[in-house]
Amino acid sequence: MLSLFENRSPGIPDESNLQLLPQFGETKWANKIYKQLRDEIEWDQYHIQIFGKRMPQPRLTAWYGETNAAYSYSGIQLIPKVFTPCLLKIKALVEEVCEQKFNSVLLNLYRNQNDSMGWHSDDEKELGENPVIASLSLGETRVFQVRHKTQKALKGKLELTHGSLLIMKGEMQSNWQHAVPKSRKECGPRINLTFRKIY
Ligand SMILES: O=C(O)CCC(=O)C(=O)O
Repeated sequence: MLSLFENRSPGIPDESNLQLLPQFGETKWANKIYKQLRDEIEWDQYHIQIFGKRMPQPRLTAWYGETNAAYSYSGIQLIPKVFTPCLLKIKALVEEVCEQKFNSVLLNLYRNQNDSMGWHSDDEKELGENPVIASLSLGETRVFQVRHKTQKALKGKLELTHGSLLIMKGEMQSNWQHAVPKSRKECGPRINLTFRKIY
């Protein structure tokens, strides 16, 4: 696999935990699947409790997978919709690169600069220990932040561009958190697919 962060800053997890393939998908391919997913995915907006208040999540989401791949996070229970042919094709390409099978995908649609994902780790027990999670980005470039859970000086950010694949593995979920903050700059939509294996 290609080596990825040529100028990896000291606060970024090393390659045993985080790898970026900036050119995983060619632009033409990425444009085509971006349009297809935007049009065919059934997007939902869930609500979560924040400090006792019910708030809409600042993005749209969708959960697709095999029938037994039920997943819950932040108090939301997700029942998978059946993989579309387009999702199955993308999954096969991602599996080849990751040398790992996935049975589900969480899709996020960031509609504009005001949509975001707060600090979290994907450490739910259904994902098993040290899960491999492969995250494909399509559409507008957004910043991906990382921070170590206990060593506060360890933090950094990356840009996730159209067609890039970010692979989180090893201790990425047990020792680190990640987030996609709101952007100060106006921007258009971004679709993100995180392929996961639910046990
Ligand atoms: O949009 C992204 O790149 C991050 C997605 C993410 O953190 C997640 O789905 O858990």
